[in-house]
Amino acid sequence: MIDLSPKIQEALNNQIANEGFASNFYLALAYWCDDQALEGCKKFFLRQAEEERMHMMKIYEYMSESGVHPKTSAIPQVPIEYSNIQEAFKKVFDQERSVTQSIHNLLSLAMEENDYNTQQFLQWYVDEQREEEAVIRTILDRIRIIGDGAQSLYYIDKEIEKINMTVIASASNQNGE
Ligand code: OFO
Repeated sequence: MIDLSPKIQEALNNQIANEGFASNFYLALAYWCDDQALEGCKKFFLRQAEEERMHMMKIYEYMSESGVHPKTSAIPQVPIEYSNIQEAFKKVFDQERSVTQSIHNLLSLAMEENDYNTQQFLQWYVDEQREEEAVIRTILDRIRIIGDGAQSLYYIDKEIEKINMTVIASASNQNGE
């Protein structure tokens, strides 16, 4: 059994809430896209919502394997309205940056506490955040290139659908499927 200090337990519980917030954030975005008839974007955000839930579950499992009962902390209300898809993706980038920061803070705490197991556990999240930020940066670049002409929403939606398929394919390769 692994010993998790009270500080680490509290920080992991907070991260469970952060990942839960991220999952709800993407779920709300998926249904905002549904209202806008952006089917490709909806699929992208639904997959992201599932991923974030999986990130949350991994922390539950880690705490439970360490003999600690994880808390199911309250998750604040997520935004449900956006002015346009460009603004939505900018908010997604800010959201991912804030999760990256919380993972880095957690890792710094695990280092201060000499908690080698938690440091190793968190490395997966560090890599995951780097990859997620890279995908969102690519999307923001494509949106900028497509511009805001008459057909732009159509092309943005198609582009996000393509990026979604690429993310799914690379995840299956990594899992050896
Ligand atoms: Fe949990 O991966 Fe981003 O937020």
